[in-house]
Amino acid sequence: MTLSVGVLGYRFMGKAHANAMARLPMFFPDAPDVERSVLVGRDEGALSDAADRLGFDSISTDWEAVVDDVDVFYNLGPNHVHAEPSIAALEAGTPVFCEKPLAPTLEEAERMVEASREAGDDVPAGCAFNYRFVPAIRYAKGLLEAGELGEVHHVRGRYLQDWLVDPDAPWSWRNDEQLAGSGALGDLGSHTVDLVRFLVGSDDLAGGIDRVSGQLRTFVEERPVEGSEGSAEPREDEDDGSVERDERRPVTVDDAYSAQIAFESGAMGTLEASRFAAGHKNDHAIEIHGSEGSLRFSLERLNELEVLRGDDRGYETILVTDEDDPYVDRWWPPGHVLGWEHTFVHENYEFLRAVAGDREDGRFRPNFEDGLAAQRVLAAIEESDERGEWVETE
Ligand code: SOE
Repeated sequence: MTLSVGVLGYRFMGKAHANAMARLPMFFPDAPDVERSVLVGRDEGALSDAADRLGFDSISTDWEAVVDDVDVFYNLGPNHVHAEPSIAALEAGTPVFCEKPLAPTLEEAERMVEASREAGDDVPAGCAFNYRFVPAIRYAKGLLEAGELGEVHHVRGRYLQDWLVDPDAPWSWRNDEQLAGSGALGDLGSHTVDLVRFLVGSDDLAGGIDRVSGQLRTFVEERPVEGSEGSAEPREDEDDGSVERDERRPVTVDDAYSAQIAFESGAMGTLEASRFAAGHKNDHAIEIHGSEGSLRFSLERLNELEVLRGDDRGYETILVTDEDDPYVDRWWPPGHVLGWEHTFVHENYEFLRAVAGDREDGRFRPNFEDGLAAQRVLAAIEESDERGEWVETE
């Protein structure tokens, strides 16, 4: 059986997932066959270029027709287009793989989960939290599940980037509340909350996180529109009418957040993300301390996991590049490190197997319920910032 895939979105995430699908037959020959059937967007010219580059058979500017027509729908557009096309696809019985955060608002995320419940378990609805598919993270989960760290006391997660530290860095949809929902909180924090839930959380509504105390900050209140005079890259041509010469738009989301979290289990944690952390490009790190040991992981060294056991005096660096480490045998001989893009191949493999009914457990995780659970924690952090006090997650 060949699954025809329709993909909405052709920029960063479109490229990451198209690359993953292209790699599957070479490295994961047991994955279902997929046809990159149709690429969906608004601008026909840009779509055609992208479709040629990314290996799609056709293009469409009409997602409503596409979600009915394909075997699988990937929603990789900006956050504000996550809900309606995904819900329409699920109503048509088409499995959906949607980028994170699941939606800009809790209300939309709830509607998406409702649609996925109504579609039933035979119609997978995945939320693309790719960091669950880093081999070292899977290894860490194995240690935690085997109880090797004992009772967890502390969890520390941070996701630091610096692409907005320049006040003249251009405005984008990611700076707008209507289009993105939130800023660093949703874009980066959703990844961290999902990893925390995956590693030490439970399956209940907010993943074992009971209460939060958060703060959000916006350091630069408005930004130049790309190509306008004040922007980092002013346009050179004369006025073509598309951008006002001095156009600036307000930043209506957070540039950074931090939070304290309290787990039902009694464990405590801190979370943080920023787009203003000069010197940090894509620095996602997590640390866990338990009664029997500790571990730490950093995306900047994603082939490694640092583990401290018992009364050892120092961390041991485990290279998670052995043939019996998760997914590693599918690639290269031991020690031939993997990168960021491989996480997308792994998640596409697992998701598409669920679509084809090839998974023993029948379910793909992270699913829409996981997306919503992360969102509940993020919404509570936002509310806590507004109210200036601790907030219960449920
Ligand atoms: C933001 O800069 C971003 O691209 C996120 O949207 C991704 O989810 C993250 O993996 C990398 O950073």
